[in-house]
Amino acid sequence: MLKNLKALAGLAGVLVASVAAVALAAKPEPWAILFQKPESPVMEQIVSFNDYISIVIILITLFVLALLIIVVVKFNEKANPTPSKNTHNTLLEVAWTVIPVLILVAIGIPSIRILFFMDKNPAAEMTLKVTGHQWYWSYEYPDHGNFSFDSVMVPEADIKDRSVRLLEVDNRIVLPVETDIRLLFTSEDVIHAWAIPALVAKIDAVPGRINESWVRINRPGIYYGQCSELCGVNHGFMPIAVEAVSKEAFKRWTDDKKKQAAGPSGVEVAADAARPTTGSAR
Ligand SMILES: [Cu+2]
Repeated sequence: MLKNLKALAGLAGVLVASVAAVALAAKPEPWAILFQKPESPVMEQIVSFNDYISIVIILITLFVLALLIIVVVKFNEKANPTPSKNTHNTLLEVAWTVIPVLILVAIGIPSIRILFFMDKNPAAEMTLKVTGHQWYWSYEYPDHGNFSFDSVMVPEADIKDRSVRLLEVDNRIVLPVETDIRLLFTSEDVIHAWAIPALVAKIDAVPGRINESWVRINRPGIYYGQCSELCGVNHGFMPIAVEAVSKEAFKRWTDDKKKQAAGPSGVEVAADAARPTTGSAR
């Protein structure tokens, strides 16, 4: 059993190393219990807020545990046979009301600040519109010729090397790094939620309305995410894959997409496909 586990861990290590050598791939790792490494300003703030709140939780828990231990040791029947008859202590009552209020304020202020920070970016340089469907995503690029495409999970049987099972899609979203990108979310049928652990917090995609957020991707790589709202029988099979590339590679990719969308004849499309491409844009 231990041997198997060790072999598995070794294999996982090799796989991770081979992927890391090619490019950053933000995806679930075996035995991970913490956040994925954040690669956008919003997720950086959310992760540090989580660290801060964890400290508050740990301190409160230790304090309550200490009180319980004191009560058990000092005030049990043997140690304290004649209990005190006190029923009120004004100072103590004010303290145990005011201190928790102060703690909540200390948590609430940074929390609300992050909510506003992730809600809108007035300096956004481009827009990506995300639409949820049962059970796949579609994407529109209104600032780059308004082309659109569907992004459907690659079935397990068709997974090629280095792709991630249940997280790989046929058409990845390509986005430029170091660019403020406005994200608009809506849905065609039921509520879905767009979530990429390393980049974007869960944002609901609601039929009949548009939700907004934004992302700025720190460095090139492949970022995996999933639908995070129970949306039906194939909820677990509508993953998200973002390929973050340089601004130049992104421009080449959008130019190609525009040409494909505009090209009415098959000849043009075929010529486009035959042209050698450089960089990781696809
Ligand atoms: Cu969904």
